[in-house]
Amino acid sequence: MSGTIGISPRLGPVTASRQVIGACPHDCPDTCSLVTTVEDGVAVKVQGNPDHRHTDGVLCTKVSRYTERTHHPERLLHPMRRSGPKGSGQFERVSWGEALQDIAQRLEAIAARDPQAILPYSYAGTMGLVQGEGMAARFFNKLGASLLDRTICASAGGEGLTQTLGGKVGMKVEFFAQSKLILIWGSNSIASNLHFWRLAQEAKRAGAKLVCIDPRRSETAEKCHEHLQLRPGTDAALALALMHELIVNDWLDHDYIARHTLGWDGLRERALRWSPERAAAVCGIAPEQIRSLARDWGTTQPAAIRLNYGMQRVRGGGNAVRAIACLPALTGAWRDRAGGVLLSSSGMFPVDKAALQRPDLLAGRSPRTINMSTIGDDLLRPASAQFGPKIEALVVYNSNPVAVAPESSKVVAGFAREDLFTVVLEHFQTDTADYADYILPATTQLEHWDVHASYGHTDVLLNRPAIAPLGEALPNTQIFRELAQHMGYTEACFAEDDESLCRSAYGDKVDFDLLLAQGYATLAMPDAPFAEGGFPTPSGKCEFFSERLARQGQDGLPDHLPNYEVADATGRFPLAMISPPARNFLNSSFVNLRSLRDIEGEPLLEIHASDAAARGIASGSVVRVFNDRGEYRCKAKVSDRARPGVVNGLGIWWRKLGLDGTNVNQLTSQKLTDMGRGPVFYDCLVEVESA
Ligand SMILES: Nc1nc2c(c(=O)[nH]1)N[C@H]1C(S)=C(S)[C@@H](COP(=O)(O)OP(=O)(O)OC[C@H]3O[C@@H](n4cnc5c(=O)[nH]c(N)nc54)[C@H](O)[C@@H]3O)O[C@H]1N2
Ligand SMILES: Nc1nc2c(c(=O)[nH]1)N[C@H]1C(S)=C(S)[C@@H](COP(=O)(O)OP(=O)(O)OC[C@H]3O[C@@H](n4cnc5c(=O)[nH]c(N)nc54)[C@H](O)[C@@H]3O)O[C@H]1N2
Ligand code: SF4
Ligand SMILES: [Mo]
Repeated sequence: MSGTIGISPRLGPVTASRQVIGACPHDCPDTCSLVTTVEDGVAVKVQGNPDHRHTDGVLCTKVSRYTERTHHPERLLHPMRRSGPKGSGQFERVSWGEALQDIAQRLEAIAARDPQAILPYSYAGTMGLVQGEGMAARFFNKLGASLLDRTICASAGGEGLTQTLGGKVGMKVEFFAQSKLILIWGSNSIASNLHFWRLAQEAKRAGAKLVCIDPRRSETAEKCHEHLQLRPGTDAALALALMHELIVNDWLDHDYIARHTLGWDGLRERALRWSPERAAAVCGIAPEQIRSLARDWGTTQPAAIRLNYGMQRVRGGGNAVRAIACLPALTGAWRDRAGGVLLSSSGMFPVDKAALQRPDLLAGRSPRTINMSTIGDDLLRPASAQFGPKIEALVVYNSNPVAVAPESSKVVAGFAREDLFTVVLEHFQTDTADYADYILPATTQLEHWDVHASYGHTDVLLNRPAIAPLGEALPNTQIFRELAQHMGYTEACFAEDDESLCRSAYGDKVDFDLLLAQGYATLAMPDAPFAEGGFPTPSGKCEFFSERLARQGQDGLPDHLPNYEVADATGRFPLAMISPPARNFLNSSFVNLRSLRDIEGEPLLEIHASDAAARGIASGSVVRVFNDRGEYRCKAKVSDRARPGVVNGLGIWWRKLGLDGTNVNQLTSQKLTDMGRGPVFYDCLVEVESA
């Protein structure tokens, strides 16, 4: 075999093999362009596309091992039916025909009573628009199943940003390279946003100052010029005190404020109540650090904030994002293309969701919505007038809820229900797949078509299949197409093929021929989107005050909302626990890859020397981490990556690979954020003792 498909000339000549351009499907802001080398039908190498400027020929360690994941000996290659007790992980091989027929019959029987008793559960195992909610959404819309509120990651911050700026919009990432001051706020970029970190390094070499705001001394924090190691959930207090200093020192762009913002008088009054001393006491840092950061922000141009979702997984996460998103308008930072804030760029993509997902198939029905972040409670809820029918069937794809959803003991109890019918579409036998009645083998990104948006840059990417599906694996789309057929759905949209779905995702908004030719296409966008205001809010201004929030009975101005669980020395659970992602995993994906797991070692709890000494805990010893929701055993790592009073349990390990068959989510709660109904993974108190 020889040839090239969308070949990158800069990778050099290739013989007896071919190279296929694709897109990284993972839940990562970088959305890299991939070049897969295929020899004799086997993917032998995955590299970063050197022609795609955001990828720049570089991949993270995880995805450069992608062939290991795709050709893994434990890949699910055949449909499997449960053959042991629920959760035992025992399965027997069945044919596709048998599996699909039985699943369709079971779903039909439930739907005949009430289709809302069926719940799809999915997230971003693949970020692809087609293998994500393409054919799947059509299927569940036609069925009339419960809708899923997809809140588990970004909904608090997304809502905060939308209230303030009008959408998931912001700076173009490439211009961070030209900033003179960069605040990396709630993000471990080296681990989770590598290609942004490369731009920050470029800026640093050109003289920029980098400041990291994070309770953990992360890999990123230790490489920045300054690190504000605040307590979890105190970011809004810090932002308000920064405003206080901008006001009292008159480091304000009065013209920008007057012309392009709404609600300045109210915000000014509120910020003046947040002296650096008051905020410092809340944040657990020195007032001088706040004064110094305010001076930097008020007197450096261009100045930019790379905000990320790590800081919104607490009760006040939405408000914190609102407060931070006000900062660039106060100093007119938006005037420069290298100034402003970027949390997510996903709102800039003109995705035609209706064409992909076909909400018209609901035909006037409006099913109830279930929040994925409270799946534990909801699986255990009986039928009621308020809740509707008990959940009788779950169809899980692109997600591993048993490992990633909060308060695992409830989630596990829910999945273990004998009367729950569960179908899991997966690559591997995850913690969730262990509880399935049927496991259906899905293709990986190297085996199917897809098209992508990004939440970290503004290019559309196309993914071509590089190899044929392994074993009997099928793309998610094909599994739902065949299920639709078994259910007797005759609409033409259930016959649409994947390449055509890729085309429908953007319609005529993106040049599909260009995507076919080079694998990516850049959205046309102004370099400095808000230099002259023009925010996509109802007022067209940066809304310090949100009329919409006020109408919902909420505070129209951003404020600091203390965590639900605030440590005080007298409490039974004096330590705050955060559980941010590990560098070599992607949420719970890749945990089963030996070579990556070897780099991460084992589940660890980072604890500061003072907290460890007070409990007689030594590095490497097994500890019991517990609160009223449960307990979890792992090894302690005494480390100055943890600040006193805060422990870090890097996630997200597969439960079955942990010391006692649990992971950090055994301890997290199902409480929800102030906005967006999101989870509060990092608003969690625990105690730790030697086990
Ligand atoms: N390698 C790798 N990359 C990933 C992921 C992964 O699992 N592994 N996950 C992907 C996903 S799903 C997402 S949503 C993004 C997440 O992207 P980010 O939100 O950028 O995630 P992290 O880089 O882990 O950043 C979280 C950081 O926030 C800090 N933090 C925790 N609580 C607070 C707080 O209250 N205030 C502040 N200021 N900081 C806080 C943590 O210590 C951690 O260093 O990353 C994506 N990229
Ligand atoms: N304690 C704690 N918990 C957290 C977080 C945290 O920071 N701390 N982070 C939260 C965040 S930000 C997120 S986004 C969620 C992530 O939660 P999830 O979106 O569930 O992410 P993963 O754990 O990576 O699981 C994705 C699964 O999808 C599968 N998959 C991938 N591609 C395909 C495909 O094409 N077809 C099918 N059928 N399956 C596929 C993968 O094999 C994998 O098992 O976790 C949340 N949970
Ligand atoms: S996980 Fe992120 S950095 Fe790694 S290849 Fe995918 S998009 Fe790029
Ligand atoms: Mo996420």
